[in-house]
Amino acid sequence: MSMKGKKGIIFGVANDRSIAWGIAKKLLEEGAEVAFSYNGERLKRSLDKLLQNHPSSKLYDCDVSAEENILKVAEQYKAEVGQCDFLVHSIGFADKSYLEGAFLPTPKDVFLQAMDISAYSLVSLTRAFKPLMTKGSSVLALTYLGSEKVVQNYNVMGVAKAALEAIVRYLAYDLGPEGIRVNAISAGPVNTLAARGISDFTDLLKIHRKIAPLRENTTPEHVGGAAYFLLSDLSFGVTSEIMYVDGGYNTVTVGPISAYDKEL
Ligand code: NAD
Ligand code: 0WE
Repeated sequence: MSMKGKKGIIFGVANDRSIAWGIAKKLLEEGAEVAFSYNGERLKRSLDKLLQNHPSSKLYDCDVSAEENILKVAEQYKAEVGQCDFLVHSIGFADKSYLEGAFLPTPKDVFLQAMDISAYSLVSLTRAFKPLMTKGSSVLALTYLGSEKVVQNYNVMGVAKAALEAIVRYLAYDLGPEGIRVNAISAGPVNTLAARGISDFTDLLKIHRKIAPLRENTTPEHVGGAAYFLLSDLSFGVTSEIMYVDGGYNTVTVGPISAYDKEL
């Protein structure tokens, strides 16, 4: 099925490795009209380069930590594009120095900022764009297994993702009667900008490859395929769902013994 005639906006493309770019490529390929939001001038240049073949795409500057920025983007989008058939939230942030070591030391300001940018922003964005949505519109967020199981070092982001997933369910309940769907994709680890500099990330990718039933790392293209399903009319019966796109990793508790340290 094609996305022709559908219009929407994607938050969170930073560069060509972004999960959101994997989603954007698929939607553009299927004929959707896609607008983008970026956080700061530096990322606008990155988007301009990626969208050379789509010069008519609308771009909006938006730091989601301020409500007024979100309201302004929704207003501009309403004037320039109009309807919103899909909205993608692919944004996460926490102070990097608390994404290593113990969770216990996390200060309140670090906790609240992670919650604000990574979870609450989905509420603000959905509220701001809801007047432009109609029956069949679809909202999608990106999450990670660290919300439900401990992943060493994920810490405050795990708590924020748990909130994000609960937000998906409450928004799906609120908007369901109007035929608007809200879902999330729980992606396996992907080597993106947001993963750069995370301690042991390379080992995390390696462990995933050894243990996941599909024996490969998740790619933005894998996520793009599932996102296309969730944003298109193919998924008209699906809402409030957290869909894993992780090669099956989340279903395994003891994987191949060869994957573990021989020193055990
Ligand atoms: P990325 O760095 O490409 O994308 C993160 C985006 O968040 C960037 O575009 C950045 O500009 C944006 N952002 C951060 N703070 C913001 C703010 N205040 N206002 C507006 N935008 C802001 O990395 P990614 O890995 O593609 O991350 C996208 C989403 O996928 C995130 O929600 C992340 O938690 C989730 N996710 C990532 C992985 C992974 O391993 N990379 C796995 C599962 C889920
Ligand atoms: O959600 C994410 C990325 C989260 C993230 C990453 C950064 C790095 C740069 C949030 N905030 C920041 N802040 C920065 O300054 N992922 C799912 C990827 C990820 O991050 C981890 C992981 C995985 C997987 C951190 C620790 C352990 C595992």
